[in-house]
Amino acid sequence: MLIRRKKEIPSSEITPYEVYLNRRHFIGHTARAAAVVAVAPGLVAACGTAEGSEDASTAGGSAAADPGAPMSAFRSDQERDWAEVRSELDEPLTPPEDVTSYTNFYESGTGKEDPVRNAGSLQTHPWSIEVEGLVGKPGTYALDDFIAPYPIEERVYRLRCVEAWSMVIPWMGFPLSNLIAAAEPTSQAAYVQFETLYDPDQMPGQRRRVIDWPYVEGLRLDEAMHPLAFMATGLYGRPLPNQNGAPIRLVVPWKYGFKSIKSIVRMRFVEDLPPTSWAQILPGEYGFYANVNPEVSHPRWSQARERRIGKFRKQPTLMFNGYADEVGHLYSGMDLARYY
Ligand SMILES: Nc1nc2c(c(=O)[nH]1)N[C@H]1C(S)=C(S)[C@@H](COP(=O)(O)O)O[C@H]1N2
Ligand SMILES: [Mo]
Repeated sequence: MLIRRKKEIPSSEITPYEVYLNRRHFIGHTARAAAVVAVAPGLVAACGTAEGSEDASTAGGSAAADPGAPMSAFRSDQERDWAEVRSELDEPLTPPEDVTSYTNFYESGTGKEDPVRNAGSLQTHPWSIEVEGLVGKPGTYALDDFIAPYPIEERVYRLRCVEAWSMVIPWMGFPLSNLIAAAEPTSQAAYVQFETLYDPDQMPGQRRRVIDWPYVEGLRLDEAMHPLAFMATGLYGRPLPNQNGAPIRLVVPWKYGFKSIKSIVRMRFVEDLPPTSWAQILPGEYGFYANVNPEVSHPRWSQARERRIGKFRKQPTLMFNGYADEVGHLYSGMDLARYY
C-alpha cells in the first residue's frame, strides 16, 4: 500500500487521505463547495520542462481539499471504499494530498505548488458557461442548470503530463458527450474549443503574460464525443479544489495533461482546427493532438518513461496512456509522429 507519510506535514493535513481510505461510505458532492486555501504571492518557475531528476518526494505539501468542509456540503447517497477503487486500474491511486498540491494551473502561478497557495481567490460560484458557434442551442448557461441533467459518475484515470510525470486520479463528473449532444452541433461543426476564465483579479498568474490568456484548448468533435472524454466537477469524492480546475474542467486521459483544460467558461463549436495555448506558445514542441506516445520524443526530452508521483522509479509510458484499445481507431491512417 502506498501512503507516503512525510514527517514535515502536520497530521491535520494528512488526515483526509486516511479518512478516504478508511471510510466505508462514498461521499458524493455538489459542484459547488469551494476549496479553502490561503492566498500567497506566487513564485516564478521555469515552464514546460521535464520532471526529470526532481525527487518525487518533493511533490505534495499542504492538502487543500478542504478537510474542514461541513458534511452538509456533500451528498452521501453512494457507498465507496477507496481501498477497493485503487485496484480498478491495477495501480494505486495517487494520494489526494499530491493530486491537490502538485498541480499545473498557470493562472495561479507557474510553480507546481503556486496554485494550491493562490487559487483561493478564484470565485467558482456563481459560474456560467457560454456555448457558441456552430450549434443549435447557443447561450449562456448557469453551471448548476447546465450540468444538472447528468448523473455524476466516477472515473479512475491515469493523467500523464507532457513533463513526464503522471498520477492516477479518481475523478467525479460526466461524459463530455452529454454536453455536446445538448448543444446540438450543426453538420459543419468539426472541432470544439474550450476556454478558461480570464480574470486577473481572481487569477494572479494572469497578470504575467506567460500565456496569451485566456488558456484555450480543443478537440476534434469525434474525440470530444468519445466516451472516455470527461467533464470533471470533483475528485476523491469531493468538489474539485480550485487548483485542480474548479468548478468544471476537461479530462482527456489519452492525451497529455495540457489538453485537460481547467475552469471552463466557454465552449465554441467551429469548422477549422482551433488555436490551443501550448501549440501557440511553442508550436515546435506541442501540437494540437498531443496524444500520449512513448515513441515520439518531446524535442527536449524522451517520452518513453514517466515518474508516477509518489513512486521512486520511473515506469514505461503506455501508448495513448494505456487507452489504445479504446481510442486508437480515432487516429487510424494518421501519422502519429507527424500529428503529435
Ligand atoms: N486553464 C488551465 N488548464 C490547465 C493547465 C493550466 O495551466 N491552465 N495546465 C494543464 C496541465 S499542463 C496539466 S498536466 C493538467 C494538470 O491537472 P491537475 O493539476 O489537476 O493534475 O491541467 C492542465 N489544464
Ligand atoms: Mo502538463
